[in-house]
Amino acid sequence: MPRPTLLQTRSLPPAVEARAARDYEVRRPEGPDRALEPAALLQAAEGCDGILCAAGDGLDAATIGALPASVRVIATFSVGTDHIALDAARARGIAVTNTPEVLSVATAEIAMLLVLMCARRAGEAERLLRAREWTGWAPTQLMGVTLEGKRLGILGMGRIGQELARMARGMGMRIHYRNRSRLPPEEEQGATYHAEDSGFLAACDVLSMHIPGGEATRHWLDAAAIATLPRGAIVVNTGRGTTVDDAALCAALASGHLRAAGLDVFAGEPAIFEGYHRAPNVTLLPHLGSATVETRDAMGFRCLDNLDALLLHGAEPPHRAA
Ligand code: 8YV
Repeated sequence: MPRPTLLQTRSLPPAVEARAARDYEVRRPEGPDRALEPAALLQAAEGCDGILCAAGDGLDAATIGALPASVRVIATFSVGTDHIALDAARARGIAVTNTPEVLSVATAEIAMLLVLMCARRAGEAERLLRAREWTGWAPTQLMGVTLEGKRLGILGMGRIGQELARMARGMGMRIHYRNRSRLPPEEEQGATYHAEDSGFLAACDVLSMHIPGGEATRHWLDAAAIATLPRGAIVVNTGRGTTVDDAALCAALASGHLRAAGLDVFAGEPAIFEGYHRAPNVTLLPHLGSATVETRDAMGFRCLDNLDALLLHGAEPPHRAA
C-alpha cells in the first residue's frame, strides 16, 4: 500500500523528522524555515493526505476552502489553534489536531522566568553589563521586588496556568485566578477564584496571561483593564499577543502605573510593537514557551500520533481540536 503523503511546513526536531520519514512520503517546501504564505501552502499541499503545520502558517477559511480534496487532516505543532479556521475545516470534513499537555511545564517555566526577570530587573541588569556600564555594586542599584507573599493572578487556569501556580506556590506566592468556571478543589489547590474581571485584576500584584488568541479575546488587557491593576503590578504574557493592547501597555509602563512586563508572544509576530523596543522595563522573548528539547520532541510525536491514527490506522486522532 502506498504511504500517505505529508506536507511538513517547518523543520522539526531530528527524531520527529526521522519518524515522519519512516511512515510517510514527506514533502518539505524549500526555502527559509518560516511560516508559509497561503499561496505557497496550497501549492505544496497538492496531492497531500495530511499537513503538519505550526503556529503562524496561514490556514484561514479561504485557504482551507481551497485545499485539495486529498487533505484529510491538519496536525498543528502547537496547543494553540488560532492560526487555523476550525469552522472551515469542520465544514470540509478535515480533522484538526493539536498538542495539549506536553508543553504545559515548559511554557509555565517561561512564564515564571519572565515573572522573575520582571521582578528582579534581570534584563536591565544584563544590558548594563553588556554595555560595559556597570561601575560597581551600590545599595540602591537596580532594586526589584520580592515575590514571596505577593499575589499572582492567573488569567486562564488551564494546564499551563496550573503548572505555573504549582511553581509559584513553592516560592510563597498567593494564587488568584480568573476562569470561565471554578475549578474542582483538587485542581484549585487553595487558589482564590474570581468570577469577575475587575475583582481579579485588582488582586494581581503579578498578572500572568494564558488565554487563547482570536477575536473573542482581542485586547482583553486594554487601557481600562490595566487601570484596574494595582499600581506597580507586573504583566506577563505567554499566551497570544493579540490579547494585549500594546499601545495601552506601553503607556502604562512609561507612566509608572505598571512596574514591568514580560512578553513571549506578540500580535503580528515576528514583528514587534515599536514601543516595546524603547521601554527599559519590558523583557522580550522570541516565543520560547515550548522551546525545550524534551517538549519539542514530545510535541512532534504527539502530532505524528494524531496523523498516524487517522492516516495509518483509520482511527480517531487522540488530540482532536476540530
Ligand atoms: C509553539 C505555542 O511552540 O503551542 C502553542 O500554541 O504557542 C508554542 O508552544 C509554537 O506556537 C509553534 O507552533
